[in-house]
Amino acid sequence: MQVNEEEFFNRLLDYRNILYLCHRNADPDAISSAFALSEAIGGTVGLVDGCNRVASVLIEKLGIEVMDKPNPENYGFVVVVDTSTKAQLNDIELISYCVIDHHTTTALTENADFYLHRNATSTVEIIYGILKVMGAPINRRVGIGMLTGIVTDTGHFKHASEDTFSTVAKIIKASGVEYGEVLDLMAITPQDISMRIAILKAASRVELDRVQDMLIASSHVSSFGGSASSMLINIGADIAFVGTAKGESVRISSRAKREAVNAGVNLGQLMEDISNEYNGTGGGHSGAAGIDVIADMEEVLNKCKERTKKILEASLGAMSKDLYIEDELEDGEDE
Ligand SMILES: [Mn+2]
Repeated sequence: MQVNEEEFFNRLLDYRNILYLCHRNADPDAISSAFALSEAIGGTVGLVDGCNRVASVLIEKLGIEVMDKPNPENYGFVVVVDTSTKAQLNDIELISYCVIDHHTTTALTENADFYLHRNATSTVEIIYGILKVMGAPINRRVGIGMLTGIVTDTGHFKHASEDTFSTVAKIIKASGVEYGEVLDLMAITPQDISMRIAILKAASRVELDRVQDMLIASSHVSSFGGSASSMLINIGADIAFVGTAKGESVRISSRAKREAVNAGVNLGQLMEDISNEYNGTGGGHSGAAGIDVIADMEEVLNKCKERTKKILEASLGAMSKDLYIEDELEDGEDE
């Protein structure tokens, strides 16, 4: 059952010893959402399976206490934050839980006691709504965490909306944190050597497909698929798919530029559709999504590519014709 901010907070007051559970490889949005709730309501921040680089810097610099791989049975209630699928929780069993999330796919809400889902650019922004309803103060540590969560989840505001900026301004005002402090914190984040190797390998193995002026890049690495996929976008791809084979199973991380999303590419939907064909899990956002299935990596990567090509061919086919005529007029070329 979907509840609003006030109801969400009121329900949490009924529980003692709450565990705020972050998805595997937790990011700043997940950590900071869990941290903000634990500061306001009380409870423990839990990591299902580690966290990413920026999140670990946040934990260290803000002195956030986290419980690694907590056993949900030891807690009175579980609040799953910033997570939309069971796979993101490594399929751990949860008897009684609620969800607070902003992803487009919402598989985890099905069995939840209650949930708060909003189409925000980060979970932190939904948390802000709860703190506001509670009249809870936002201290500097929580403020820095929340702002970092928004900056990273919006790709440094690339996917930000009017609401994102509005909430950022309110968090800055309430916490007294300067935006520069957030940038400084992210700048000190060290680049892992194994990540740099993975990213360079992904670039060297890339395969390209072209539909009009859209480039689809695909590659594979043994880890850091998400970072590699973002990197392929940064160096010129419009859509990127990066596969990681792990024994029998394969994970694909995908990213798309705004232009590709506007042309009809919805990676969250694509990943959900393909994962269903393999009885796996998949989903995410229109511009960033992932899949976990038991299958041949090459086969799944090909499916991702071919479906994306079809979508682009269908939507760009008509558009490109008009552009072509315009080009001709401009250049004054003969037929
Ligand atoms: Mn998020």
